[in-house]
Amino acid sequence: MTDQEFIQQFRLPEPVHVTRPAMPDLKDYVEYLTGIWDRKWLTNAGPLHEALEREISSFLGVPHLSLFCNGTIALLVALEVLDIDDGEVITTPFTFPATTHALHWNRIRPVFCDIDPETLNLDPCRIEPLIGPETRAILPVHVYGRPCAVEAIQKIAEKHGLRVIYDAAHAFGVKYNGKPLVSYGDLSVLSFHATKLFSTIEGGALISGSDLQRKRVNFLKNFGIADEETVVGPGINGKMNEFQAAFGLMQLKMVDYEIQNRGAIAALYRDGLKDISGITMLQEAHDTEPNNGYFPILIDAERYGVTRDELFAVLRQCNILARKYFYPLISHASCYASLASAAPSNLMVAERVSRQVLCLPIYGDLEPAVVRHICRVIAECRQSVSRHDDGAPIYRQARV
Ligand code: T4K
Repeated sequence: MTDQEFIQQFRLPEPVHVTRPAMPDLKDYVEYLTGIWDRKWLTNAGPLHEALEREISSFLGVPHLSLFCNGTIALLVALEVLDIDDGEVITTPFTFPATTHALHWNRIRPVFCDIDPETLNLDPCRIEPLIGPETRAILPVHVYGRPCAVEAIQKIAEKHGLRVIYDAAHAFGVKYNGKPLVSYGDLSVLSFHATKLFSTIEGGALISGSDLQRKRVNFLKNFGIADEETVVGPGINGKMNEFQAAFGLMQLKMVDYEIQNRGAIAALYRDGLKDISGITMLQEAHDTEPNNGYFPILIDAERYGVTRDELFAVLRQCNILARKYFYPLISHASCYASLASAAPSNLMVAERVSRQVLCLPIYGDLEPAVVRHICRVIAECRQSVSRHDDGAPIYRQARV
């Protein structure tokens, strides 16, 4: 089969995105809008904001939660509330830029630490050698909602007097050892962006360790204002508005269903990809209740016969818009590349994984037939390649 024939056979009529938000009923949103119009209360801790905060707290099982306009500002405030505004913080390079940028905006030097090849999260065995006199905290990420080695990280933090802030942007609803994953560490930050399993269009939350801390977080997200005449700290505008909160209230009603549907899609992928040599799926941990927010695979080009980038290009031509989360590593960005810890030789696992990873489409109303089709493209792409007489993969020139 030629490239063209392959694409013709497998190209889907419409693009299949890596994710899609679950859209609530428009009529229900209009009802919420009518209420907002009548009240003329648009933001600044309005009634929908307060209701959503209560409902998410109870859904997640965490008492001290503050809503935010997005996850990035929540990360900035997390650092500020712990007075981490200088020195160094140990973090992962295998993440979305927001994690590292939050450190930069608080004038903190990121120290990149390599990841564990199984979990793809910070490797706890690599943290201690990076701790120095200027280390203030550890900022791990529960990548794809998969739990970090929370116990090992906590032990290290306690031994060295460090704080732990989890970037839990992907971890909405995940439970670890029967506890909400966001209850580990000093603080955790969630993202409710449109691309997340649970969304408020843009949005996020910060989970504090106590009511007192939450009070301070709430001041900081409102310019540090405690009352009309008192500013208690260098705050910022991190508030979620009523329109976002309304969307969130509706999404929250759908989120269990969304998690369940994504679980079914993940199971279909697991079945459809299990016999393809060179394709690795991440193991499901028995101590974790996952949210199936992402479906990453790792492509071993030697065994699969096609590189990650070649498969990515073929999928694009077939209208399957998988994403390379997270490539390139944030340690490669020009603003961080000169740091000693950003040297690729220090981050061997993260470097390899970032060249192998591909996140496949996953969202609640993704058709099972489409998932099977994607699995078939991945299987056939490899088989077609191996059928060439000269052994050269036919997709080397595949273009996006
Ligand atoms: N920490 C971590 C570990 C994170 O992953 C993120 C965000 C943050 C912190 C920061 O949290 P926030 O400040 O964002 O709350 C997306 C998101 O913009 C970003 O929030 C997310 N991580 C990251 C993993 O993914 P892009 O650049 O890939 O988004 P985009 O616009 O290419 O969208 C991806 C696909 O989603 C599209 O192909 C189609 C679909 N989509 C997207 C939007 C915006 C929709 O169907 N509807 C939409 O409205 O970053």
